[in-house]
Amino acid sequence: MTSFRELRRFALLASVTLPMAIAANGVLAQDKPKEHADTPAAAYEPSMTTLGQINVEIPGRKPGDPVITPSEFQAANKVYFERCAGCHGVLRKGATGKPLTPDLTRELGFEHLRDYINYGSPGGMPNWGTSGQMTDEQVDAMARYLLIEPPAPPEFGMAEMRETWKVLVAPEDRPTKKMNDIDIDNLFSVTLRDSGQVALIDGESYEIHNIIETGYAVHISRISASGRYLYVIGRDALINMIDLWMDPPQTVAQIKVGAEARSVETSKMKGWEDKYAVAGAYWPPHYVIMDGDTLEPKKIVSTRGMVYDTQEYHPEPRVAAILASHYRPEFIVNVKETGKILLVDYSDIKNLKVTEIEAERFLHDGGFDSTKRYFLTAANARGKVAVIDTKEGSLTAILETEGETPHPGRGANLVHPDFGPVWATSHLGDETVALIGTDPEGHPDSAWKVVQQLYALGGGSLFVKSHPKSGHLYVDAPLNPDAEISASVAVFKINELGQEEPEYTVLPIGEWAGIAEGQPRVVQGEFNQDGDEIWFSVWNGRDQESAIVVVDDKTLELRHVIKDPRLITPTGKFNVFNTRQDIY
Ligand code: DHE
Repeated sequence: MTSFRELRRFALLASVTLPMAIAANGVLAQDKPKEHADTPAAAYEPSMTTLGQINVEIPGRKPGDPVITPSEFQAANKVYFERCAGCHGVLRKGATGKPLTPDLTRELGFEHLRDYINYGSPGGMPNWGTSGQMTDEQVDAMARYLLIEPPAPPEFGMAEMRETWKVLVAPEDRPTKKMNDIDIDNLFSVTLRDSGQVALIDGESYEIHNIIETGYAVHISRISASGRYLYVIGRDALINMIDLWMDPPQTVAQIKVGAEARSVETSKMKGWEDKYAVAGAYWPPHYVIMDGDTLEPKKIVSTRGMVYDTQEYHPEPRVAAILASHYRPEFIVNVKETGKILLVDYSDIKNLKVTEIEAERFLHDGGFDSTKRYFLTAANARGKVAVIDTKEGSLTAILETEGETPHPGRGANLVHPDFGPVWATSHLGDETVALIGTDPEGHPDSAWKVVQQLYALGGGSLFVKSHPKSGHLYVDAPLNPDAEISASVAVFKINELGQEEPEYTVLPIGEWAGIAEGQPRVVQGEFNQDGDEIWFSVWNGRDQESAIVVVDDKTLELRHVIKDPRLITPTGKFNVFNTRQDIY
């Protein structure tokens, strides 16, 4: 294990560099223009990978429109959806990046746009041309493309959804009891991102039970409240519903809920177990409530509407994280661009009641506190965390995390020696980890405040993890530009958090995996059911060897390395028991 001070020094050097430098004359001068992936946060902007594949018509020509051939338009449109839409919006109305509608782009003019795309800007626009990521021809075509009305990708309503809906094994034809000898509660569903599959891996023997085909660039798995059904969503918005009682487990229903999506969840309230599934889409901007047994789409609700504070219309507010309340029959739905958290009451979907909570723009991911009563979620581009009381159905607090771009995943819960129960988030933009007090009754002075900042490996962290039985907090840094850091994990001892600057141990997970090729990144710790070991993905290139490294939580020593040619680009891992019980 490397000394933590040594790594920390590297981390600070390697963490986000400022785009400006003071020139000799004291004037701020632009440093080497940034490449798109120079900062971890930039590398993490959504890419509308599926939308880019769709053929769109050139919108009705207007006088003064630049000359662009249909093939140039199609190619520019693909590049736009894959590289620009994450910040500037599918309809170019702006999100974290500026709006690029023709009324604005025409004022700027062709040459200005061309230079801007070519050279980038200190404000964060990448230098697509000079970095070599776009050719001169692509830059030229993109500048012309931006002068024309944006094409709207097709809508995806009930008719389109039903066309994609398949029940492969009807509920009456499914087994009435578990037919395999898998210990389902200790099973891990592992995202194999670039092969569009999940691997079902045994938590005890580390054997792969089954590999199941899923959607394109598959993203996350969630489990039904009973633990029987596994729901997996791909970026192409395809959901696979897998029956874990079958031998071997297999997909029993499928549906595509849009063109681009990231989230899926199931009803968890007592009395409503396995009744409904819900999914949120990036395009079209909506969420869909489905039958939990068959995925039959029951209700599609658009999220288009007003931004919470400016009360301006937003045409494409994407649906980010969705969680299921344990206190009410409600789904908690994060709407990114309008900054609203919706509490969607599924007890009567014909007379749907939605509580709309004003929170903050650019809501992304989040999770519950240890009591599962409070939902803490990051508005990451605003550096804030919003706290929702899911019992009362109201906003409890909004606080600054004091770091740059919080990214909690579902966060981590632990009991701090001084402040009692706290929830942790790390940051994409710096090495800090914020510990936020979550116990308003026992520790009222610390509740909903950053009670402590920890300093971990460096920027580019995506996920933190702990477990009620663990004495540790694990912090990854997969998007850190330094290869050694992105292949390591920092571990804090919870009982030492009361010290002034708690030290951490560095686990060289990438090195433990013993992979000779590529530059694998270590991502997302996930505990087994017993909470005595934690699994990390060693995420390499598509054609390179990847692995899963299992660490003993007590000794912090290597327990096992799972390697298999079928483990292509493993990223997220979801232990059935912990995921369905929201233990993290
Ligand atoms: Fe994710 C969760 C969106 C890129 C791995 N990711 C989430 C959630 C959202 C989201 C909204 C919360 C879902 C929920 O709880 O309902 N992710 C996005 C993006 O928009 C983004 C930034 C870019 C994109 O184009 O998709 C993105 N995500 C990634 C990755 O590159 C990661 C690291 C690897 C991969 O497999 O794609 C990745 N995201 C994950 C994981 C979770 C996740 C592992 C679930 C964490 C958990 O513990 O629950």
